Amino acid sequence: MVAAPFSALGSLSVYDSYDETPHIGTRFPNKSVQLSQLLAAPNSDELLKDLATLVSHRGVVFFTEQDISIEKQKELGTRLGELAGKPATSTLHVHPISEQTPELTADVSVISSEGGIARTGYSKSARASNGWHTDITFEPVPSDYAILKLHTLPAVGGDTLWASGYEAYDKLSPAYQKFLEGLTAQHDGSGFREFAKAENKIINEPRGSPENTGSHLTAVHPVIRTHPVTGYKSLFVNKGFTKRILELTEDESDDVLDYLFRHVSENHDMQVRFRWNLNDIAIWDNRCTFHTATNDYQGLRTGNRIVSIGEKPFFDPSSLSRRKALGLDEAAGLPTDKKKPM
Ligand SMILES: O=C(O)CCC(=O)C(=O)O
Ligand SMILES: [Fe+2]
Repeated sequence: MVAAPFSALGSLSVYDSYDETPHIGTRFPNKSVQLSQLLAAPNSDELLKDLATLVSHRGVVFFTEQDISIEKQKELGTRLGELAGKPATSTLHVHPISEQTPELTADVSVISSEGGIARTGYSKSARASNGWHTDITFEPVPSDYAILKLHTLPAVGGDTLWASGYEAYDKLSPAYQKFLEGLTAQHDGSGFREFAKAENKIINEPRGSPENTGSHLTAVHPVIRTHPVTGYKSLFVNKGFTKRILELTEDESDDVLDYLFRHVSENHDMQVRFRWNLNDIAIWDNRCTFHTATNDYQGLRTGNRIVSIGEKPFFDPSSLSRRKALGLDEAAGLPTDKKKPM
């Protein structure tokens, strides 16, 4: 007997959706599915809890042409994390260099082709793959979910890519997995620190948790973390912010990190690429994914992002990897009972 494939949709299974790739990304293609309506539904707690679970399993979930206001986007970010069980002290992140404007509060980041947090340190001549990161891992209590809505787009270009931290772990050999488990790494938001210094700006604090304070913007996290919602192991080092594996010599750390960053950027079988329509929304889980924008376009590209704060990352040695938990074949990404004889 062939087991039914695992589905994390729960109460959201009444809406049309499809997986973008086997390992990451699910899309709700119909604009009749509006996040504003899920928020207002009588069973909104059930729907939003299931949405949080879905995002945690699939890494990133896409919604088409959304009418949601920035206030409701903030409410959604807050409720997803709360329903998924984050600590009561965790709220929306205030970015260290985001500015409060008359229209937007400090817990909203403007993602703009013209500057700001999405463009600090951006160099046109650099490799596109240099942009891979996970949001704000320099915080002692980093993010659970992030929600981005783009309201101004170029005619073509500006796609965003996400990669799965679960699959990044699962694709490593058992020996390499074991080597990484239990190691810890230093994360550093030096780009933002330097930007603030050069522009004579004050670093905002506290930033969504009583533990996210100060202007050092550094934190130590496990290299492999256990996801608190799914229980799966995920690779948790990223090119944007991870500087050093503390238990290794500097040279060893540089080589291992370089290998792991390339592991994420060069394995397109653990990635999904999203081409935006106006007012589409992406919701991703910063505990188990990496992402990067594509700077290949002309003209304006702008939107609003909220990042919510989750919990302190931890590693539970008894947790399972995603492939083990789902019974996926180690080599071919197929359920074991579907494996064809060679
Ligand atoms: O502009 C994008 O596509 C993504 C920017 C980004 O890294 C973010 O919103 O966290
Ligand atoms: Fe980001």
